Amino acid sequence: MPMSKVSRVMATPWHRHLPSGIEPAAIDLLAERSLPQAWAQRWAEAPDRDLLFMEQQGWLSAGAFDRATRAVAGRLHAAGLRRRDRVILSAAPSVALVKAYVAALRLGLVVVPLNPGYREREVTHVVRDAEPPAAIVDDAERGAWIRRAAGNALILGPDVELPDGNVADLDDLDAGDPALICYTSGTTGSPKGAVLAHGNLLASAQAIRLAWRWSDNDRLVLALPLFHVHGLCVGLHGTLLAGGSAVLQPRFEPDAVLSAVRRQEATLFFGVPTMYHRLARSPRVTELGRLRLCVSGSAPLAPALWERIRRESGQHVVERYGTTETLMNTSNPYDGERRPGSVGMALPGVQVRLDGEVPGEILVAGPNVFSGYWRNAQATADAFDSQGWFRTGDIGRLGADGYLRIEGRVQEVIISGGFNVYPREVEEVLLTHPGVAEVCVVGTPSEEWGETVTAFVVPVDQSPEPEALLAFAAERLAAYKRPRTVRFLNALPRNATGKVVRRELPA
Ligand code: MLC
Ligand code: AMP
Repeated sequence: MPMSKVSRVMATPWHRHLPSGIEPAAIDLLAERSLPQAWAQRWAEAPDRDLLFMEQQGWLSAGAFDRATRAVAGRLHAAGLRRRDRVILSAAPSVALVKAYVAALRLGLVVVPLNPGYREREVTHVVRDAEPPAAIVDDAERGAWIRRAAGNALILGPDVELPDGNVADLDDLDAGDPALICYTSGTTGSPKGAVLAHGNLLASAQAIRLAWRWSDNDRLVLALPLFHVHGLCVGLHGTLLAGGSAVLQPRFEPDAVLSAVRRQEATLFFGVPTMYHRLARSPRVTELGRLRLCVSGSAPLAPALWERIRRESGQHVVERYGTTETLMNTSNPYDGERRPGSVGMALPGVQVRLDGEVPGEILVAGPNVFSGYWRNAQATADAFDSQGWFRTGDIGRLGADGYLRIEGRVQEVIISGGFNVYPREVEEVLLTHPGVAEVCVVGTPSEEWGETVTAFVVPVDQSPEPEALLAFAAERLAAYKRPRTVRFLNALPRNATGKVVRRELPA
């Protein structure tokens, strides 16, 4: 049988992630029913354990966190919020935000994380689609935008300052109950809400806990945003499930990360490749060697960067691969070869295969995979193949040894610093500028960001000032989506059917 046929049907062997002596048949990723139930169990077992640290506030114990989240859940309940009600969460990382998030999940609310860097146009789209009765935000202007889009929404600060209340059935959740709606863009340019159930969150957190040997002795430096699955479903959920602890940082800053590693005796760091690029440039890069484990994801980690970190700190970064809709799919093994340029093999419970020829589209199945987009049957139908496997939109190559390599995308997407930018959305915004006749947005390779956003613009007559065009974009797009470079052309290169031929754009 030719190699391509074998790869196409092969599901990758995830048992290779398990510690020796543990059989796949003995693993039930959903045994604990839901994360809130599992977390509450950990807090009850060791209430005095350190759980969450933030500069200025010091350590919060597991027992105190349990009580605080119970109190916040009581207040949200007293304010009239009930199971399955959506609540927007949009704030910089803080202990208050984490408490509000966990309280909402314990109560059975469905959390809609929203990037606090979004402009009104982006906020309005999400709010109109999700129709949340409440929002927790750390900025009055954003609160006003939400109220404008959802007339009677209750707008709260991260401290959830409301009258106290009691709630009897906390943590009473089943695998199928919705937990999160994460908005993720698509080729249509307008984001759609991926509904993740409690079972998806639990299965994925258990898989990485097992694969990365995450224990209650571990301490994570968590400097990722808490409005994407990387920071939330990998960093925070994993910490709470393992019974470990986390040092929360308000934003990523290499010195602050390395100081936290030293002062708080951290054992884990997770980041996107741009973070590793900045850490590698720090004169303190050797200090990464103190950590038990460093994991990279959300965008490709250049093998040269992987090698540089290994050389200078001794750290063999584990690269893993995920998507919003499936949470974590694959990882390099904890024990075994950590191969630069590869995203490793399927995580416990996850099945990965390729569709069609090799390289082909990466398909994923398993208890980690979401069941659909919020109120969008068409997008949901398009997201799965005829056998119910999720189409990731990533193109990959699967080796006979189970290691997966990502080689491209089915559709245009730019990944800048770990954030996905859909060219279509940026194009649609720029096209509303009166001086723009045509536009094509592409990714330009960048060592630091992976890719940056470049716009090729055909003006109506005279070219608008690039600064004016960028200011126009800044009103309507979050900073990471804005073009870094604008280039003017007389015409876009098009093929016979009128489609823009991106590879023929000037370099
Ligand atoms: C910030 N800027 C960016 C940017 N982040 N521009 C392009 N791409 C980005 N990712 C803007 C800033 O707003 C600022 O604009 C300018 O760039 C310089 O900012 P900075 O101070 O250097 O950036 P910083 O705030 O330090 O942010 C860099 C970063 C951040 C790498 C820390 O981008 C980040 O936290 N990325 C993580 C993204 C993430 O969590 N992704 C997970 C998705 S989940 P101006 O105009 O003010 O100068 C997923 C699934 C999976 O993908 O597998 O995990
Ligand atoms: P999002 O839709 O924001 O969740 O982003 C998911 C996308 O990030 C995936 O479809 C991949 O394209 C990309 N991605 C995540 N991890 C990696 C990785 N380790 N290497 C390459 N791409 C990655």
